[in-house]
Amino acid sequence: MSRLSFDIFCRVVDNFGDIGVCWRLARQLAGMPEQYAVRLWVDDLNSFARIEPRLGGVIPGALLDGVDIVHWTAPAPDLAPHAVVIEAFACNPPPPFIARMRQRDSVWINLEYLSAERWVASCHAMPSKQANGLRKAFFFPGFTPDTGGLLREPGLLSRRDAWLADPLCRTRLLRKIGVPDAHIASLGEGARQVLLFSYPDAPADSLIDALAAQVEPAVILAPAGVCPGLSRGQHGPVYVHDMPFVDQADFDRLLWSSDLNCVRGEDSLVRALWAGKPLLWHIYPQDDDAHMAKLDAWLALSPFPPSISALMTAWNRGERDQCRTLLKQALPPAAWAPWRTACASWSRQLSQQQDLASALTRFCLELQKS
Ligand code: TRH
Repeated sequence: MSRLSFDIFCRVVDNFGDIGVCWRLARQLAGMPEQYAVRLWVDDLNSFARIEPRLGGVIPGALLDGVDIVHWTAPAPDLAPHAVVIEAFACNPPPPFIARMRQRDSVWINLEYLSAERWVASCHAMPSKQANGLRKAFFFPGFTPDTGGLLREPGLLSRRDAWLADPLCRTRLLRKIGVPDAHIASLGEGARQVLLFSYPDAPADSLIDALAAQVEPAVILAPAGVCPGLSRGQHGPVYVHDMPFVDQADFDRLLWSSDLNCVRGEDSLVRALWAGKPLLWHIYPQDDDAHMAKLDAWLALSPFPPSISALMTAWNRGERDQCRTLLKQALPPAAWAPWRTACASWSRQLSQQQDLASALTRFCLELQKS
């Protein structure tokens, strides 16, 4: 049996989710006890550098966290394929590379987007017959054990809990992203911390109104360029802080330490689930409202009470008044406590499932034998 080694192809369509998922997967595979060789092909290094500042300092040919990063240019560098080639989100590896995969007899995985829809389980692991004889299969992430699972590094939840147990860790991180001392102090005294990573049309003003109506003040952390229509600074008792982009490790820590996480797309949703805190998901918009069916499928799996599902739907539909009303109901202690409990227990429950990278390596070993 050939030892596993991986090429991961990533084309940045827009935003940060494509590279966000691929970078996490690449690092996890490279960090496994087997020390698999991993090469990550990325077409847009500028987007990558926004979430991985160390990239700028990498000497060509050197590894970053054990991963060999290749700039996927056209024409593509002339490299010999690894045993497993993962194309993320049907990004089409270069044809000459595919021809070399045939010579090497690599197995070929199409890693798909995350969805909670029911059809995913029946398509997960499905072979895709190739005229050139290569063994190719679909691999679908998902929320249930009959899918490929979710990306989760070993010991993630314990590391989260250990980090949260030391309040100084949070203070240092807030300082690092430039939160003024007075607001750090107010967070220490019980102000609500909200991470706002949504698409531009999120009804963020209704969030501000609802937070302003609560007993405690709030600090919203808004990454640079996110929700550009929302002015930074003080809105009554709510302070909106314009934070710089941070690397994925610090992004996770901000999710862990926030009281409410407004996330979007794919990767930040999964990371917010691992944070186990109340979250508002802004799903990636698609033509013909296809994303709303995906949102409904996810809500059907969730343990959220109907009022939170209604809030999530209103948030995604941009229904400002409805959002304001539902948020005002969701934020006070009587509704907040069950929402928090539901999120914490869903996080624990999901973490019982096999993680995506482990499921993928097992699947590849089976495919190699076939
Ligand atoms: O950026 P996104 O909107 O990406 C989207 C989705 O993945 C969508 O499904 C896909 O079709 C589209 O891209 C092309 O949201 P997402 O998926 O949450 O990815 C954001 C990544 O950016 C995630 O890995 C976290 C990371 N990030 C940081 O590392 N640091 C930061 O400061 C911020 C704000 C984000």
